[in-house]
Amino acid sequence: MKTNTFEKDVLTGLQSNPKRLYSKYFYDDKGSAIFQQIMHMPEYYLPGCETEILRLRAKDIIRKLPHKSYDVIELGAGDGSKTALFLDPLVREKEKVSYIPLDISPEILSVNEKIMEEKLPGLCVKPIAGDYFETLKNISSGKNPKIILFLGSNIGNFEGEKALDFIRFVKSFMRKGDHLMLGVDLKKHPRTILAAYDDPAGITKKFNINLLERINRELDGNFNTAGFDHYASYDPLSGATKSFLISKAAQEVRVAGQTITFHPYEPIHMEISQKYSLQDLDQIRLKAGFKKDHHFTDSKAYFSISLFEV
Ligand code: AVI
Repeated sequence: MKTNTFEKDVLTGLQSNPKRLYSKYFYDDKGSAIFQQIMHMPEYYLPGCETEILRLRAKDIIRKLPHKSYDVIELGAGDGSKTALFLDPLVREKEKVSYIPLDISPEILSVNEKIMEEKLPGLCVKPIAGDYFETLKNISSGKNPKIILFLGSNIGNFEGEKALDFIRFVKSFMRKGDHLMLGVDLKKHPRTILAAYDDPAGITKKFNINLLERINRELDGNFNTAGFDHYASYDPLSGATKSFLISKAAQEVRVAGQTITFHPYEPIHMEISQKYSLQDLDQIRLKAGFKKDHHFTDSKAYFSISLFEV
C-alpha cells in the first residue's frame, strides 16, 4: 500500500513538467541517518538556534501558558531530546503534564520514551505511531488544554499555501485556550541560508541523491546517480529555498517499468524549505484564525519558536 503510493508519486512526479520528487520520501533509514549528519553540519544553523531558544526562553514561553494542566502533543516528535528542554521546566511549573509524541516511526518513538524516562522520570508519556493526519483525530478530545508542538522548521517543507492549510487543519482539532507552538526558520542574509543547503562537504547532495538510490532499490530504477548534480537556490523575495537535482546530460532512466527522459541540465525539484519573517507569521496566524501570537527568537534572530493561541 505504502510502496504503491511511493511508486505513484514518483512516477507522476517524474512524468510532470517540470519534474519533481517529494522530500517526505527522503527519510528511509539511510536518508534519516544522512539527515542526522546534516543536523551536525556547522552551516546548518537551525537545530542550534532552536535549542538555544528552548534552553534560554522556555520559562518565558511557559509564562504565556496560564493553565495548571496540559497535554503536550508533538507532531513528528522524533527522539524528543530537544523537546525535553521545554518539558522539564513545564513539568516543574504545572500540576499535571502529559506528553503525547506522534511519529510515523515506532522505533524512534521507543527511543523517545527511553529518553523521557531518563530525563523526566514520572512524566506521563503516551506515544502514538502513525500518520499525524490520522492520529490527531483520535486524541483531540482529551479534557486538558493542549499545546501542539511542531518544531524543527518542519512547517517550512510545506509548499506555499499548503503551510497555511496544514495550520488550519491542526487548528480544527484545537479549542479555546489551546496553543500551537511552531519552530520556524526566519528570513535572514541569503548567503547564510544558502550555505545551510549547499554545504561544501556535499552532505546535502548525498541527502538528495539518496532518494534516487531509494528509487533504484525500491522501484526497480536504474538512475546513474553520477549523472546528477545538486543545486540549491534561495529567493529572498519569497523566502523559498529550493533544492534540485540537475541532469548533467541527456539520459533515459527506467523506473518501475517506465522510461523517463531527461534533457541536458533538466532539473528535478526535490524540496522546498520556506523561510518566514515574523510579519509573515503574524499574517499566517491571522489567516488561520488564532487569537494571539508571541515570538521567541534566538540571540541572532535566525529562528523563532512562535506560540499561536486559540
Ligand atoms: C526537515 N527539514 C526542516 C529540513 C529543512 O531544513 O528543510 C530538511 C533539510 N533539507 C536539507 N537540509 C535539511
